[in-house]
Amino acid sequence: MPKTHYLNVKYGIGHLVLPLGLLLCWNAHATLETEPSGLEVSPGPGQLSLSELPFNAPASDVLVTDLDKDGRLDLAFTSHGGNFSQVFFQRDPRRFESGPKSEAVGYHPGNLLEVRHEKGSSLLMSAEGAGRLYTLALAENGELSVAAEARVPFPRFTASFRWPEWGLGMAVAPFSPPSVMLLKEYDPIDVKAASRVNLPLKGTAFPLQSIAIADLDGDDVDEIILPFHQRGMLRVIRYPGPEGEIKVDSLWQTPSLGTVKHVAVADVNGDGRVDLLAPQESPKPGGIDKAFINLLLNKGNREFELIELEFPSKPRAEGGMPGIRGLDTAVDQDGKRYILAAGYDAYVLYQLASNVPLGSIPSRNLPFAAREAIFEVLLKDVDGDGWLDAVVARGRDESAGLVIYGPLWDNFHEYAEGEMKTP
Ligand SMILES: [Ca+2]
Ligand SMILES: [Ca+2]
Ligand SMILES: [Ca+2]
Ligand SMILES: [Ca+2]
Repeated sequence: MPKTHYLNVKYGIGHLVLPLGLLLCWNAHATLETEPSGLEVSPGPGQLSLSELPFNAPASDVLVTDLDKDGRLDLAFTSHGGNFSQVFFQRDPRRFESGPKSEAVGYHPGNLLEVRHEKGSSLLMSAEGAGRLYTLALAENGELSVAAEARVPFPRFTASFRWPEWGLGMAVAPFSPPSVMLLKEYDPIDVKAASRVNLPLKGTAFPLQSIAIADLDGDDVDEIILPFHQRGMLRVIRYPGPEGEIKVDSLWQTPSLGTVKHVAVADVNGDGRVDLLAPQESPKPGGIDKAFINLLLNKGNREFELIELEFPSKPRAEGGMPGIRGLDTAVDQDGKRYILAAGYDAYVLYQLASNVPLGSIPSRNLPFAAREAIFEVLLKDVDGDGWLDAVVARGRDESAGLVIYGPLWDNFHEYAEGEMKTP
């Protein structure tokens, strides 16, 4: 079984000003929380409620799922540059135990994806350097190992989709050249596909940074959405029918989106139609010193209305770096939808309520202690208390994994009042 016991760390702002006294507090916490009892210490006033996970390489990807099937969510981080994945098993709420590093994912691994199919569910790793789509299994010691492998050229990002007669459809974006490959009836156990379609991407010199899947027209058939990072364009692949030609069409054509590498999918205004959230990684070309979340409201008939949600960031002149590194959205147990976006120096949480116009929705900030490159944020109820928590993959060399516990809207307010920052 995995050896390293870990830990749920609470941070107090007081650590910074009263090192000796709080060092003792810190040790007391650490001792308590590494006990196998999983004893949970509630944060007192002036403390951040979070877990830092000792994933010791820049984390480019995180998957949240119950890997060992014990009923509690676990976290699997992957480092593209560090060439490994590692699972953190949640033994009790907020108490994690680190599994061994899995170097079987090879050189420059991409994203780890969980897919459901007729034989069950599988973990798929885009093993870019190995030129394989690996089906991973969890070994007895908590390590992710390769159970089966399919030859696919330089896979970097994958997503699964549903098309009639396609079984498990897989969209695979390679590191190079700019293209996307669709696998029909992919079987992750026997690692075979009924057919493969390779689609070169025109109009971009850059490979895809992500693939989003959404049923935009509500016909139970997925659309495959491709953000063209530098060009402020979204492309789409629609199901062409049983005999039709599969092609890449334009979905949103103007450069007004700015640099967008990632799209989140949700019915943001609650009208039953799926909308798109495209965060600007940096301000649009020639634009002001500000980044926006592009909310593309789905009006039906393949039309969208663009609403720009301002992302509060410090201007460059004041030492800031405008831009959004990661974004996720979900509905919390208070019935309200939240959007969590990470910039270079703060997390920003937006609260959407039905009586507030989309152009003026309230937001709350939680700053970082130091400027940082975030690779991914996810909203999930990790500890199972019903409230969404924020899971973060950070680009640092040590403790790159982070969970900030909810209720996030209230906690962000308290943290702001206490002028607290995340480590
Ligand atoms: Ca588990
Ligand atoms: Ca559709
Ligand atoms: Ca909608
Ligand atoms: Ca929670």
